[in-house]
Amino acid sequence: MAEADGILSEILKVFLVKYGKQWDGREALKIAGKTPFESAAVIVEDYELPCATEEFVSEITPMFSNQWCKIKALPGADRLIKHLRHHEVPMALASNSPKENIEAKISYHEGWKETFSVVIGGDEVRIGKPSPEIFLEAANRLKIEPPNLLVIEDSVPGVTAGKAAGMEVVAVPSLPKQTHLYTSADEVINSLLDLGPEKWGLPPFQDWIERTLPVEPWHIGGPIIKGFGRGSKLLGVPTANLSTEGYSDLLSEHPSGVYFGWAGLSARGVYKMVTSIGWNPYFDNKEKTIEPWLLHKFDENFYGEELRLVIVGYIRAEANFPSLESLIAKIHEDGDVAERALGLPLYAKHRDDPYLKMY
Ligand code: RBF
Ligand code: MG
Repeated sequence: MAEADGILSEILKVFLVKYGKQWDGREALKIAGKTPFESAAVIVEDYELPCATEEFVSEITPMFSNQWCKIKALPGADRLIKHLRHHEVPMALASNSPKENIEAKISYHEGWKETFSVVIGGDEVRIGKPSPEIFLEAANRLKIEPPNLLVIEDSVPGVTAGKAAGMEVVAVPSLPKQTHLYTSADEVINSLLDLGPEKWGLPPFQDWIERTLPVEPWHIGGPIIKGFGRGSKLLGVPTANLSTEGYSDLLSEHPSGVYFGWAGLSARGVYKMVTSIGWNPYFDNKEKTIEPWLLHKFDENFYGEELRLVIVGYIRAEANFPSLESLIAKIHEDGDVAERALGLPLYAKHRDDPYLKMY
């Protein structure tokens, strides 16, 4: 439930220079879910390194140990863990990483260690994922039958392992746009925000308010740029596309989806706003974008003006739609949900956020 890929990329970037090679990130997908030794074997082979896999592992391992503290929890992970713990749902953590590393990683997250009654590392089983062994051992230690267990996995080998163990599996792919690789999962969700525990016989979340989920407010802003020209003409939804330049890290920290909040528009004022963040599956965009729709009737265009947003809540995951009409209908429904929610004191108070005031 933590995002380790960034750390791996950082380390390999530095490490491969020593061998006169350049990390290009291509291997990230191949490595996901593999044991450290298997991952190392992939790198040694793909980059034709003049060393044995064992040697590579022993050189690179120390570089990781002081990085664990930098791994951020996935969005929604802390919420999910606290929710399940509150309801006394037994939980196990089963990872291909060595147990020592798992324990080091979770030690940086308040309350996580106490939550998992079972922690199994790849070094405690004969073969790691995609073999079902690690999940079967978890079931054994939890004293729960496999069909009564739900696995939450981010990697393809992990999904394979969970299904082979006879468990239900929800996949939360760690890399975007990889849904098609996870076909054996019972459900593929975009982020942990989209998990519906009740679908799996678990207690439902109780923090949704009028079809919205409050998020820790965050800010993004910049000049309004031209979008794809689709908003007004095609959809009747004039979105004020923001330049994502300089914001790619901020955007990648937040799951794609439909959010809402308040928008400050240059010296004009502060308006209700609903926005999509993501790849617009219907149009299959290549860049992660943010496309706020200000819920106010403007007669003029405002390209080039400064737009500042405070994002306060989440509505839903981005979806694909069978027709343009159904996409448009859904966007208008999002607008209604946001319009109403922003009237609630919990969200309304952020209208006064000083970041939005440009006059
Ligand atoms: N595009 C999608 O492909 N799927 C969506 O679920 C989706 N939801 C949206 C919700 C809102 C509130 C807004 C403003 C846009 C949404 N879009 C979605 C993006 C829409 O496709 C985009 O605004 C047009 O592509 C215009 O550039
Ligand atoms: Mg994993």
